[in-house]
Amino acid sequence: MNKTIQPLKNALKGKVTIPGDKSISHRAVLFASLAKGESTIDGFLHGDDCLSTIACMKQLGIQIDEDGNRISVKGKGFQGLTEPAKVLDVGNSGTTIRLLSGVLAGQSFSSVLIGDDSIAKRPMARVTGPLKMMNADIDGRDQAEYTPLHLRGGDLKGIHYLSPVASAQVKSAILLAGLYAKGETKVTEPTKSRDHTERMLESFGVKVDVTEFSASLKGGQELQGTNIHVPGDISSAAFLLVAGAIVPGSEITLKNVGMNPTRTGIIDVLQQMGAKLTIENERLFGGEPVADLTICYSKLSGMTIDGDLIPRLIDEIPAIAVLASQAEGKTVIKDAQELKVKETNRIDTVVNQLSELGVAIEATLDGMIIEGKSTVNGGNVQSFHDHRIGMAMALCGLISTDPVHVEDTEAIAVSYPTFFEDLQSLSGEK
Ligand code: SPQ
Repeated sequence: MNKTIQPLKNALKGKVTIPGDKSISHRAVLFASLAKGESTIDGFLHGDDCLSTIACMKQLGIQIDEDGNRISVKGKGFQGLTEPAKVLDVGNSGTTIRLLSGVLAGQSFSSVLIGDDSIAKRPMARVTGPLKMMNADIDGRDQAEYTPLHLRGGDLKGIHYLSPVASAQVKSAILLAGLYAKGETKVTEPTKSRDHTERMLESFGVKVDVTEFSASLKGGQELQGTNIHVPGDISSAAFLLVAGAIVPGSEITLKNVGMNPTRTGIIDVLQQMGAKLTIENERLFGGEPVADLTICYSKLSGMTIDGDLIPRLIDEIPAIAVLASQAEGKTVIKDAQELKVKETNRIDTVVNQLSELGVAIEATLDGMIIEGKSTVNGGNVQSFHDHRIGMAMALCGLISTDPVHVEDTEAIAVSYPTFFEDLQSLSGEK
């Protein structure tokens, strides 16, 4: 599907309730499947990636029923999964394949994980390597670096893993395998990655010890079914925050946005660039902080984004690049080499596609440099089947001189299926 975005005649005005957090929705389904008894999940994200997690868990013998935004999961306890009759297909979802690898490493049965063309290129040894150290039997192309992955686990031993990357997927996979391992399993990271796994395991009754850069748990702990409330996804909200900041005259309120400090780098960047942003109604929602955000069109200044800030906004960099293109002065993004192993190489795809529309931007080895106050021309761009690239390109169309045609916008349904409807309701345009 292709979409033509017409430059806006009006400002963006109004309120949007942000759909459920993708990272939290995945974990809720996965952990509920391993828990004893029934769990309910409210505010679940019906994005393609989270639906892939549901489909995989059903194939592993778990009954999952959907009723609107509420999901009910009949967990069978952490030893209750059954051998799948067919390969498990994770679609486009890195979170599904990596977290599920951790769970399957603890099962004595055999399973095979595959995904789409993007998944086939994403590195898996960052997860399969430590799982093998725990005694899991895993094979795959190039020594389990790439899919298809074949896993047969059981009999795991706890390890203390010093992760070379700050990655919540790596940390979560190892901790999940740790539930099945003898003794303690600990992961230490160079910088803290998102901590939804640690928080949610606690909600399911698992004791997790957390320090600044480490998380550890003891094997053999049973998860107990519970009710999970999924907050809105700050990574989805980021696109509307950027839209509000760059479309002249705009003022929009985003309700129910997850404000977990490991995810709020985008808020720091907006504030530091000078955006008019107000944070209201801060509350705790199912173990996760949440707030309502109001953003107004703002005069912005470029900045340097690097170091510890990067893991707190890694998925927002495509949106931030568009934001930076409208700021006064240069924005430098460094230490972001992890962008190269996302759904696409997001250094290349962001830089190539924004350049296509006339934005002054150049790639560096670990990020990009964006010259501010660029005129965004119309033209043809692609998502390369990467949801976040598709949405970033759509933002360009809001402020471009001529229409922007974005190819393969169906990818956006991976994380934000109602993105265009929400934009339309804010613009008041058909
Ligand atoms: O699930 P997937 O495909 O890896 O999704 C992305 C995204 O942009 O939605 C990354 F491409 O988000 C990751 C994120 O980058 C989701 C995630 C999680 O839920 O644990 C953690 C981050 O990845 P990583 O590799 O840093 O652990």
